[in-house]
Amino acid sequence: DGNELSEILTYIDEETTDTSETDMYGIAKDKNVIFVWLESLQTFVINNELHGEEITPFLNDLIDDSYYFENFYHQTAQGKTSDSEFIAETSLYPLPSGAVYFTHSENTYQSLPDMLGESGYNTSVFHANSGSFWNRNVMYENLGVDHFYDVAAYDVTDTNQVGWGLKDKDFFKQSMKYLTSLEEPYYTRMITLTNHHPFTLGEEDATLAPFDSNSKTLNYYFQTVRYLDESLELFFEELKASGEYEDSVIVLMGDHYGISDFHDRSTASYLGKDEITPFDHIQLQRVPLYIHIPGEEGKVISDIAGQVDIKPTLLHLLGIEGSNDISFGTNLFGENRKDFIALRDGSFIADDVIYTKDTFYDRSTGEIMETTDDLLELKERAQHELTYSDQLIYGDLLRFHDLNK
Ligand code: GP9
Ligand code: MN
Repeated sequence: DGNELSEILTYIDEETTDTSETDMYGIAKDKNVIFVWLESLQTFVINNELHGEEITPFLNDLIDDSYYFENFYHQTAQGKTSDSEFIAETSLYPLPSGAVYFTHSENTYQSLPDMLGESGYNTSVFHANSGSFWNRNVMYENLGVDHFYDVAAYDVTDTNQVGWGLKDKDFFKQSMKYLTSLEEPYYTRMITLTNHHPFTLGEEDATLAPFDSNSKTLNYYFQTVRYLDESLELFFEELKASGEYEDSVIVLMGDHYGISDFHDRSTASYLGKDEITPFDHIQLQRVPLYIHIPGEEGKVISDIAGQVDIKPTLLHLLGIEGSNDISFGTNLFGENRKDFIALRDGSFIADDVIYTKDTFYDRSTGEIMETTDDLLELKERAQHELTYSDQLIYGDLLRFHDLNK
């Protein structure tokens, strides 16, 4: 009801709204946004090696001229990729169970595509899977996506597919003709697919020998990660050759983990650890986030960050004032950032502490900390925020809110 909504709006106003001015405001005004979804890519492979070789040479180099967030966490649950899409574009949390893309696809949302559409952007998604997977075709329409280039837009043959479908290199190549014909400015998301469990790749595409452990999944993960890295390099070349590059900001984001805790023993052996502790498990939920603005040097940012922060951050960079903005995240370049990143299961990351499985850990050492009232209060706040988000979604409360005021 109305009271519930006004309590939530007050919370958002007081706790998750950062109106501080920065010199990043509007830095990408009127530029195109090309937002690439990095399937199952985790941060632990970035700047790391296998058999003495870099796993992701292109992404490692890209850090040098991007804003790269090394402590950025995915916040997804059962909705996997679709949850990551939902979080990034609405700055709400996904649901504790099920996929909001299926269960609440008819709700009123205040989404990034909607808001950008109102600012004159043409919005689209590219993904070479069936349009109904994750109920995307229905949800995209609701979120204000003007056009969805699904599998029907692609030429998929016996030789250009592997695993889940069209190989990423072919996906990017074939997307170029559509991308270059989009009306500017455009906001588009490109969702990759090859680096998806069970991480299969043809021999002709494998340029890194597999890892050697009891987990076939982890062993071959490195190969498809390398393939994803190569396909991104190729995509950047295509963007430069076509002239799209210069007028665009390119955002790259990992959607969720690729290696589940089922493979912990092998993951520990790769990382040179005895075991994966609950603390390590949380740290393994980091996924890469790059904001690449051609002509800007960028920098490595170590502050904690999460997928809910994407929407307010992009609005800030594009110089779009969200006066009535409903976001649980905060602008990643702001001065008054919210001080915790909540994961869907109630675990959270704060500057000094990581909470998971009823235990507080020192964020820098991983040592167990004594529970204090301050820590318990932080835990309550994180839990509260998740509950508020759930209330908004279950009650479809944004339909009572003037989203454009
Ligand atoms: C499916 C692709 C993978 O279209 O986005 O989905 P996931 O299994 O990672 O949620
Ligand atoms: Mn995924």
